[in-house]
Amino acid sequence: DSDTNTEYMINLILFGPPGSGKGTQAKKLVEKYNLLHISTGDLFRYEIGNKTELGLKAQAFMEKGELVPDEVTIGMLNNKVEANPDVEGYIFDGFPRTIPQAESLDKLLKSKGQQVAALIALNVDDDEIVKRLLERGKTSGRADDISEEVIRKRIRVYNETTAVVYNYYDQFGKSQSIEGKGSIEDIFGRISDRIEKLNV
Ligand code: B4P
Repeated sequence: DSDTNTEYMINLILFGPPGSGKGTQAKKLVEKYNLLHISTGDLFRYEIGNKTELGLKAQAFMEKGELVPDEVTIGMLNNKVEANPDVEGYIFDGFPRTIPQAESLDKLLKSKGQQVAALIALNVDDDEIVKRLLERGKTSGRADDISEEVIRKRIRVYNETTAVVYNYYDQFGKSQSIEGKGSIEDIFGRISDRIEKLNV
């Protein structure tokens, strides 16, 4: 039952500005630690690809570099977690991006006798972000990677709305920050070190 599972579950939040490498690292971490990767960005892109009602709603915000409204995002995230109960833990990638999202995640996990083990933030400067995303935009087909203006807007939204989520988890001693520039393997090593030092 959920009580006996609690101590064995590692629920991680991969955090950082757009293009900081959350998705890249999450894919490597799930292989190593047998966790379920939940990326709200990927979930939205899937819905957009299938032209669902949810996708159409999200698309309008994403194209402009804005956040999709909390009620839409939280509902989708909750469904994904509820649909996958038998896992050793979750890696949340791109969620939570607002304080209400963080509070709702805590509530959801608590209802299962679980909690967030750590938030790991990847630090990357703005110029590097712009460089990476413009590069990805050449092949990704993502509307939000093509123009520097939209990328700068995403960085602004991150600084104004999302960055405080770091402080929110910091009050519980759960936030950790690592250098996000360097090779993908080196960064993966840094994150793995932090995970192995967690008391869960
Ligand atoms: P996301 O899909 O979360 O996208 P992201 O921030 O661009 O990506 P990430 O940090 O994962 O970067 P990646 O590894 O791909 O969000 C997109 C949009 O969806 C948001 O703007 C918003 O509109 C909406 N959304 C999503 N979640 C939401 C939420 N919770 N609430 C509201 N709205 C939400 O890496 C980027 C690039 O860098 C790649 O090309 C990669 O190859 C490269 N790279 C990675 N690591 C590198 C390294 N070490 N060195 C050099 N390049 C590297």
